[in-house]
Amino acid sequence: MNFNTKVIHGGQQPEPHTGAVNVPVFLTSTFAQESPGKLRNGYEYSRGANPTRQALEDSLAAIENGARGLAFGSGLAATDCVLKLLSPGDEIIAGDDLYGGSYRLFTRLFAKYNLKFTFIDFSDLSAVEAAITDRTKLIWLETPTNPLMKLIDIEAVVKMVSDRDILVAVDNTFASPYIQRPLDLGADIVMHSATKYLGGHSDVVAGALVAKTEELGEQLHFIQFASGGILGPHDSYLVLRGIKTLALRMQRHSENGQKIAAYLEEHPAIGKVFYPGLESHPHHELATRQMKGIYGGMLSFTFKSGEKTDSFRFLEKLKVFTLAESLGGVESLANHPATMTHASIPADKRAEIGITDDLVRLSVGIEDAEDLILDLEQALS
Ligand code: P1T
Repeated sequence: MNFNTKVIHGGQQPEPHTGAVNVPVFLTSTFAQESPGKLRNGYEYSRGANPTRQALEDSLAAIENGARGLAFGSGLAATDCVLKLLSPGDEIIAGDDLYGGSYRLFTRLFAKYNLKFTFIDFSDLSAVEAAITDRTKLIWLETPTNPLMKLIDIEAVVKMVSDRDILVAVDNTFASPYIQRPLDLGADIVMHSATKYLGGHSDVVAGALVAKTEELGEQLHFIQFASGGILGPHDSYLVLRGIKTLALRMQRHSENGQKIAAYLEEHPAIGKVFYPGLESHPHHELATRQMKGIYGGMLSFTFKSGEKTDSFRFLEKLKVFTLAESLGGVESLANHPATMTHASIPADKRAEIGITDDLVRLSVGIEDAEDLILDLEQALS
């Protein structure tokens, strides 16, 4: 099955009892048993499995080309599940440019349980290799990264650790499986904040994991079941509905992203524009290979002045773009990473990795690009 068919039909068969074309929202916590321990259709209690969530999990596995999908109450709950595969003393190498909440989960929660995190710029793979020790058990990366839009070569990372017992997990939130499929490139686990492009309408907070193998999927399901960070049936339905239009939306997000990046690059008030679809982007060639020739709707930029006050004045003036955290919905959003999404990263660390105080991040929606550019124009002037 090809991708456009999978988003409609993957895991989404008509309901066997009534033939309902849409997967019903099974609002039930528990399932009647025929005799103690004898289940009717494999369902026992909704923390373990629920038919609406199951349909979403099957859809996730189908669109990421994995063996098993799992749906969680948020992206961070999905990340939390991956980290629980590890034991005290294990080491994790993570990209240095990450969503602030992932950084907070790693450094303020899991570090307490004696997991050791090293944050590295994956543009230099020799530095990553030098950081690997016998205790390294997990590589965690985002590509493109949030918010600096750096690209990481997934295939090269997988190759680097192929003869060691190290899992490679890729947060695929920014690209979505329409644009990039990490499991096809050899990664072991894909993670999503399904709040973003998968849901696509800014109406649900959700997370997803897809495991490459049944065995790993089973281990992750055990943790999901034992820890309980599941997605409820109604929210599962919303994400399933979002996935059906993922391919169409990603095409428009990418067209608009490309146009806006080109516009900003020419604007005299703008400093740097970070968008992998621009030829000026240092990882443009890798992006073209890894992201299948379209580059999504996320971009960030700085002001030539370098002034935080300029970014604030600009953000306050926007009318079509909404100033808000999050991304990946049909509507365009603007964000100031240093005070909003990445405030949980200490200021000195932010400065080190390049999240400057004048940096603005845009999540370009699917409106008419002309209206979006007019909005940017009036706010910049
Ligand atoms: O918000 P939640 O669904 O828990 O997902 C966390 C998360 C994980 N990974 C990436 C790359 C993310 O961008 C996020 C959430 N990000 C935002 C809310 C944001 O505005 O960047």
